[in-house]
This record gives sequence, C-alpha cells and structure tokens, in this order.
Amino acid sequence: MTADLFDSVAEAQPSREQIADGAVLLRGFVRPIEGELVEAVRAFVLQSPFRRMTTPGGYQMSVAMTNCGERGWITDHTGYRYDPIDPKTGAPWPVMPPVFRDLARRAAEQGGFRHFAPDACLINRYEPGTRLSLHQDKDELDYSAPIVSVSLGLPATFLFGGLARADKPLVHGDVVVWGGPSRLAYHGVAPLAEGEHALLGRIRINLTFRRTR
Ligand code: MD3
Ligand code: FE
Repeated sequence: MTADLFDSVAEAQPSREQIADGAVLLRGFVRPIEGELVEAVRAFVLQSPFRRMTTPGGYQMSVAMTNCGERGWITDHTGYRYDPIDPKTGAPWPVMPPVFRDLARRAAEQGGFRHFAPDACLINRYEPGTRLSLHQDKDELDYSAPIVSVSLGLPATFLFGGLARADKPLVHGDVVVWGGPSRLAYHGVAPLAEGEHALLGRIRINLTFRRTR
C-alpha cells in the first residue's frame, strides 16, 4: 500500500539528471507520446525521404537524414548549411507539428531554458553499424539557445568530448537538453549494435531540435 503511494509520488517527479556541465538527461521523457512521434516521422519521409548526404570533403555520411521545420540542415560538396528547401524534392521541408514544438519547449524548460522555439528539427536514422563521428554543432547563429535531442528505437553509445558513455547509453524515449558549456562540446555516436526494437525494429531515430537564427 505504502509502496504504491511512494511510486505515484516518484512518477509525478520527472527524472532529471545532469550528465555534463549544462547538459540535462530526461529519461523516458517522450514515452507518453512515442506513438505520435513515430507516426509523424513516417509521414515526413513520404514527403522528404531519408538520404545519406555528402560532406564537403567528399565522403558519404553513414547516417541517413531528413528534416522538418522552417529550415533543414544539409551538407553537400559546397559545405554545411540550413536551407528552407529540401534539395532532394525542391520543396519546403515538412512542417514541424505542434507535438514536436511542444515537446521541445517542455524539455528545454526542464533543462532551464524557457520559451525555446526551434525552427529546425534534424532527423537522423541509424541501422546497426551506422555511426556519427565526433563533431560540434556550430551552424546555428545563436549558441545561447540549447539543442534538444530525442532518442527513439535501438540504444546508442554516445561519445562526448572523446569519451564513450557506454555506461549511460541513450535509449528509446530519452531526451537530452544541451545548453551552456555543453552546447559547443564535441560529440558523436559509436557504431550502432545489432538489436531489435519493439516499435522501430532494427532502427534508431534521433531528433535534434534547433534554433538556427
Ligand atoms: C551535444 N546527433 O544531429 S544526439 C546531431 O544521436 C547529432 O544522432 C547525435 O549529434 C545522434 O548533430 C547525437 C545528442 C547531441 C545532439 C546535439 C548536441 C549532443 C549534442 C549538440 C551539442 C552538444
Ligand atoms: Fe551533433
């Protein structure tokens, strides 16, 4: 009886853990809306499909990407940038739905950033073996806004400042708010391990919400 009472108290308090200076991990934050998020991504890719882009150095990325929102992150032989037009379709990116805007804003608030209004959401797709090498996110104009990342599907070993965070993999439903000193930290993702996820199968999806201007 008492255990039940304490359980409900624990559930009323969102899980919030500082994992680096300025970075807050919200375990399972999007579990209540996981179905809506996955359905939205399925709809986006009918309009703007996943594609593996080419870096300015001429390498094809291992991660497949698409975007939603007013602007999308792209890379090609000329460089990296945010663009309102999907170069693959010649049309604007899919509109960012209210459920996306709302979750990004609520998560940022938990991380100490009020009124976060993302204008871009980069959507990354990983399969077993896919990796993302260490990089900084610095194509945005104002680094005082955080980046909010959402993990769905298979778990990932996250790399931060060159260190593998295998002890704390990012799993389905996790959200991280990257602000303050962590905003410009080097980060990446180790090659995805084999696995099968109940909702997404052999796939990991990562959403990153950004304020680009
Ligand atoms: C730390 N995505 O899209 S999410 C990216 O899992 C990106 O797909 C990875 O890095 C992924 O740029 C990592 C965690 C993450 C996202 C953005 C950050 C960590 C970050 C920005 C600054 C510092
Ligand atoms: Fe990044």
